[in-house]
Order: sequence, then structure tokens, then C-alpha cells
Amino acid sequence: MAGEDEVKLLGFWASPFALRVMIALEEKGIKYEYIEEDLLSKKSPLLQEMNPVHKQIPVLIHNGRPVAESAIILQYIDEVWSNGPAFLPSDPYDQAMALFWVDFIEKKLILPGRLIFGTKKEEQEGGKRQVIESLGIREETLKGKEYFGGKTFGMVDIAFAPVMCFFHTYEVLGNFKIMFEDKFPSIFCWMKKCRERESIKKLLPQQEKVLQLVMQFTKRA
Ligand code: GS8
Repeated sequence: MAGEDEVKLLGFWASPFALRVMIALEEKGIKYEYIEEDLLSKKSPLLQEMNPVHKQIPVLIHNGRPVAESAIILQYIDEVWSNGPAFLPSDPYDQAMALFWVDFIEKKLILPGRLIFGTKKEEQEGGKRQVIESLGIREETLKGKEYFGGKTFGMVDIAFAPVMCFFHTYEVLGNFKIMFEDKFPSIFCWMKKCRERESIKKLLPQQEKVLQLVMQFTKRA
């Protein structure tokens, strides 16, 4: 794409969905203006105008045109800035599988993980069970591979990486230990490798800051 592209991102620093997009833009080396939304008190008129259906971040605004939903934004970035490293594999079946796992991470990991933030015991236990089950499923698919897509860091890695900064919060508020090294050794190695990437070093919030935010959000602080 030409250098005069105008790229803006409406985000929130600890949103796993916004972080997906930030990591993707960083990995592709795309310059953009980041606009932080105040999700705790009031959403901006710009967000309501750019994502009138869901009124949620992240929204990528490319030359004035908005794209919402993190998985769709990642695909859009991959298509438009196709000169950088590709996030999606070229084979249509492999592409479909990658998108399946991106969706799985939202539905079976991020959303159940939020149940752990609550104070209802039964919901918390259900969230913990689902998180452990989902990590087990991902562990199986990662075995023997460097990244979820194989040899290179791609779409599924980008979608999963932001979840890393929530594990500490799951453990503290859920009062349990995930024990990655023993139970999920492939994910343990993958996390180590991801944390060494420039994009992730730069963007992933500190786990203690995330815990404080979640406690503030859920009024536990
Ligand atoms: C989820 C976005 C979302 O939940 C995606 O982009 O992949 N499926 C979407 N955004 C949240 C912040 S992260 O928890 C959000 O904008 N919440 C504000 C609200 O719902 O009012």
C-alpha cells in the first residue's frame, strides 16, 4: 500500500481484541494513530459512529473507512498489506482452520475466562474448567510445532498472544494454578518464544496492571 495511507485504531490498552490488532499492525510495520477509548466511563462519539452496530473496540479506520471485529480486522490487514509477513496460510483449508481457532480462542478461552473474574462460585468454577479444557485442546494441536500455524508466527498466534497477560488474573481471582510447565508444556514454550518477539514485548501489558484493572472493573479493588 502507498505511504499516504491513513490508519487509525480505536482501542483499549488491556482489551485482548484490540491487542490482537495492535500486534498485527506492529508485525506488519504499519504506522497508525492509536486512539484510546474510555470503556470504564464514556464511549466516544467517534466509536459510536464507526461501529454503530456493536459500539465496541477494536475498530480499524483505514482512509476513513471503519472495519470492526478483531478477526475480520486481522484478515483485512493481511489482505491489504500483503507485502509484509503473511498471517494466514495460502491453502484455503488451512485458512479455514486458522479462522476456526481464532474464533475458538474468543468463545472458549477469552469469554469463559471472564467468568473467573466474577464472584459467583459456580460460574467461576465453570470458567476455570472451560479455560483448562481449552488450553488442553490447544496444547494437543501445538505439540511438535513452534507456532500454532507451524514454523511462522501467524493469525492464531496473534489471536492467542494477548490472552497471556490474563493468566495471572485467572490464577489470582480464581485461586488456582494453571501449571503451564507441567500440564501444557508446548504452550509454555510457545509463550516464552512469543514474549521474546518485539511486537509482544512492546505491547503486552504487565500482568499486575491487568489484575488491578480487572479488580477495578469488577469492583473487587
Ligand atoms: C469483541 C470485541 C469486544 O468485546 C472482536 O473484536 O473480536 N468479537 C469482538 N470489545 C470490548 C472490549 S474487550 O472486552 C468492548 O468494546 N466493550 C465495550 C462494550 O461492549 O460496551
